[in-house]
Amino acid sequence: MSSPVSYELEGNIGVISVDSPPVNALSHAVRQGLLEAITTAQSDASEAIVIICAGRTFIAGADITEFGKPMQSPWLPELLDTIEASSKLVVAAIHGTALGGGFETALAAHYRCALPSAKVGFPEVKLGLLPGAGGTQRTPRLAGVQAALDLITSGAPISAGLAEKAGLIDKMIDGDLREAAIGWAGELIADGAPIRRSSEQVVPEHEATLFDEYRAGLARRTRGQIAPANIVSAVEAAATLPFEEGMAVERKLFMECMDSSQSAGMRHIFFAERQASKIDGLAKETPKRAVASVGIIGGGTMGGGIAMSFANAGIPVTMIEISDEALQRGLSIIERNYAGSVKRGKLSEEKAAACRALISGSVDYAALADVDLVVEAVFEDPDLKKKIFGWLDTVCKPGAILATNTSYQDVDEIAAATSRPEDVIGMHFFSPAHIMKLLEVVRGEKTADDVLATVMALAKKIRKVAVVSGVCYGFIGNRMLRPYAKTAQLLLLEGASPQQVDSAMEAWGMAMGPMRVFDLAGLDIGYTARKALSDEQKGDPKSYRVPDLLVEAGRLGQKSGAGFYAYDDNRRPSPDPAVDEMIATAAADLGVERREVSDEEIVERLISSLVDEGHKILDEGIAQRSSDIDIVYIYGYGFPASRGGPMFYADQQ
Ligand code: 3H9
Repeated sequence: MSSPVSYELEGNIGVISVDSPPVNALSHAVRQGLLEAITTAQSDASEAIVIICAGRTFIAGADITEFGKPMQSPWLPELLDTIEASSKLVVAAIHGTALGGGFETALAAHYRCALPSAKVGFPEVKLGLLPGAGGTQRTPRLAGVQAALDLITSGAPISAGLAEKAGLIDKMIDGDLREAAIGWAGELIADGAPIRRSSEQVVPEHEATLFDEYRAGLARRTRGQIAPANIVSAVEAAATLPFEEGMAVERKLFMECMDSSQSAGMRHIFFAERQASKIDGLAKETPKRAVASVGIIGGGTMGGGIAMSFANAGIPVTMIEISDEALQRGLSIIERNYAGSVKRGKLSEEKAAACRALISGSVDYAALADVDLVVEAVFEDPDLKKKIFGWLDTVCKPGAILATNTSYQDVDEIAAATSRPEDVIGMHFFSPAHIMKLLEVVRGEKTADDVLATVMALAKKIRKVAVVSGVCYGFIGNRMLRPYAKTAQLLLLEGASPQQVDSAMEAWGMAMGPMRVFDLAGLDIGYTARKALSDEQKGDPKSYRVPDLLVEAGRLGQKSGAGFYAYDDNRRPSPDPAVDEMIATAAADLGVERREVSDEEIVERLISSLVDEGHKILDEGIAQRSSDIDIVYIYGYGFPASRGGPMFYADQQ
């Protein structure tokens, strides 16, 4: 088999090229090829060496598919030591994304050049890991301790320009990277530039208290995660120990992360996220419809957030409301959201203005005559939704995709209100829609393949993680939430307090405990929905008696200042004895004997309720695969990524 790494002499420069699609990951074959090439270059006519990559990117990291298996020699740290030890000057030429082990390879070179469009960084923390091939030791030597900590603990890549300012890139290249890198290597030799090994640089001075302060700040943000804390220790080792000893510390801390269940969960999510975009039975070459403009029905919080998601990706949006007043209200919320993003430094003023300019409004459905996609985002009234789809059928051009953002309703019934059910699909966004990454794509019985393929591709364009769901009440996420919510109510009646349930779940890793979620969403929504149901449909009163009592006492959740908790003016919750009393009364009425409930029982019963429903969803074919369910819970419901999602967690148990 031919090697994915080739080596050739171009004049007096040895050029090592890595060509291992799709992202030039450092598989065993790539590591072996790099070792052979660098070894060859030591004894040939070359005077300097350039490492460059073919395809869309420089090396994007270690090969994650090899993790968890026995590592084959050469190990990456050894290979990079060999590159750094080269007796001939080594230049790394970066395009695309030099990430993780890829950026570590570049740092083992003696000089680095990059295209302005390139990005560099260490995403390892998002896999529950730390850079394990010298990244924690070489980065602080070149960029200083603070910059190294920021780059490695955030996991977010930075532009080549910023990396140049930080001292991690030496030269920016305009034009042809290969030609320019070879030219620059030649100039470095001609100028007698020294072989500059990162490991031999001295870590710049820093405040003695920096590490402890950093640890304290991180601990608050990354509750219980091993990798961020280990990163700080590894960088501290770089600042206090000789290079070889620092490398040994990095190795030990890396292996601790690699062997943790947290990293196993996060690595599962990495592949699950990519798997979710693949649809069983749908050919890769399924044609896609062009989506150059979008209409949104409804300018509320949801409609506004959806409009921003499209505008942020450069797609013009027409928002429809029932009156000028409602439209202006909707547009001004969008205005405020953009202003907030600018204030928080998330968006430049120019970018915000450009996005805002892409959103226009109308009170006339005729404004949707030419759009390629419509997303209906009005409140959950099935009759109203069907009426709207009837209107869309008469107004929209043939081939326009008609999507509903319903959270629960039957997409097939909505599709049946049109003469073109094959163009109808569910696009279930999560609030706030311009921020939350999850999109449930609901495939109706008659949804055309090209409509599904188009919406999945569009999701990627608007930076959402899309998961396909079949039609059922609540689809994947909200359907699983129902037994979860019921179990939470039973736990209260049996003896747990709202704050015990929340703190047990939050300590376990959920972003927010269930009671705080209910208070945030508003208890009146479920109450109103239950009023329309028969006693039989409502099920066991134990599962809703307490929220009914709360609503009847005017406690609708955060918005009314009280729900399962009392809230102060800053919406900070505190336990309320009146709620404890209501729970005790309800338990007595319903004949539930109260007892001490342990935190372990709370976690086990709540997670089991999700997993049991997840299995039903799989059995019924509503979800394609169990990892899709994990993605829904990680990106839509605050499930901790370090647990790998409910289904992965259950399998591990
Ligand atoms: C590391 O480096 C540890 C070291 O410090 C120490 C070691 C000792 N390995 O995302 P895409 C696959 S940890 C294997 O859709 P994009 C991916 O599964 C690593 N496979 O493309 C997908 O396969 P498929 C640190 C990988 O253009 C295909 O490539 N590095 C890897 O949207 C296309 O991926 C990272 O964490 C990999 N490293 O985005 C970087 N990367 O087609 C992870 C990708 O079968 N990668 N694949 O579904 C990324 O962030 C993105 O892939 C990237 C491209 C930005 C590069």
